[in-house]
Amino acid sequence: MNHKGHFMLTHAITADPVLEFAADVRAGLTRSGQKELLSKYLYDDVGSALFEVISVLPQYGLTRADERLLRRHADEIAGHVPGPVAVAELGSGSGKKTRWILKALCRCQHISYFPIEISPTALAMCQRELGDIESMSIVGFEREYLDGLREVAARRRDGQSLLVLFLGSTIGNFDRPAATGFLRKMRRILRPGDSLLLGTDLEKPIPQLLAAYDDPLGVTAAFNLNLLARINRELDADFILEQFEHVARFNPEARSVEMHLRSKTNQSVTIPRAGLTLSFREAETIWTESSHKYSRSEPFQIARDAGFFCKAQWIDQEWPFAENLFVVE
Ligand code: AVJ
Repeated sequence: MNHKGHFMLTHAITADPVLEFAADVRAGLTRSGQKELLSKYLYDDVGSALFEVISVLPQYGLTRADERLLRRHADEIAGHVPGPVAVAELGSGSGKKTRWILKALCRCQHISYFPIEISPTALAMCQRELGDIESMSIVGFEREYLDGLREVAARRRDGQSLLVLFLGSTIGNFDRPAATGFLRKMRRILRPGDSLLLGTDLEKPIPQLLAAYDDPLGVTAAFNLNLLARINRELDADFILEQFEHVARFNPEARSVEMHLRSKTNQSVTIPRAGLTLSFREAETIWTESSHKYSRSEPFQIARDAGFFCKAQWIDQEWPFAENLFVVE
């Protein structure tokens, strides 16, 4: 039954994704003070494709560091996770860097791999990319992270442990308290013997960070501006993209790189499907994403705060980045 080419996909169950998008856009753009959009909305088909390009830019070393660590240490990581195991990956993206760890786990057992993704296109890419791995079955879940994880946990067999992959420093999109809160919720879904492999981008010189989030080709700018284009496409809005510019700045208190979209002039915009007309002052920004950066020791503390134990850590020297293995004791 579980031969290569055996895929399944569990589709979204949300009432109406466009209504949800409209409500979130409305809430974020009408708040007093800093206007804000949720970073998860950067990843529609265009945004996901642009992120794939970002991940191969010379200035953005994060994805390559993640991939190097997973490739170099796959056997050792797999050695920490005795079978039988089911693997759940949160935000699998294209799934390219996951191959090494899955292959290492497959060497001694048959495994089930459950990518959990809100983007159906990314899920399809991931299944194409990894569908050739023998003795592995793939079942994709088009779900929010914790909803998907709950479903995967409910499907596990007796005696099967769960390995959760949360790679690429996606955790960095949460601010520090929210990251711990999220991991605590995850911990409640897990059981003793389960584990979490967490990728965290580490602190590095500010100019290097700013270059990574404001590349000279303008791919990151396009990635950011696509959020306005998406609002135009899906909510019939009339954002003039030329009237906004991409900004990356380092926030030293939060230790994060923030992406903003800055209005070049005083202007007003209508978003019919969100029932919204709003005005922007010149230089006013919409905050679209934060990428938090961590010290080497921080994951050990985060693990404890969330009810895990950080059992091992692997660090890339070329682009400081850490894979952290959290276990539930
Ligand atoms: C995929 C969330 C890890 O924060 O570095 C890349 C997204 N944003 N360039 C990151 C991103 C701008 C990326 N993550």
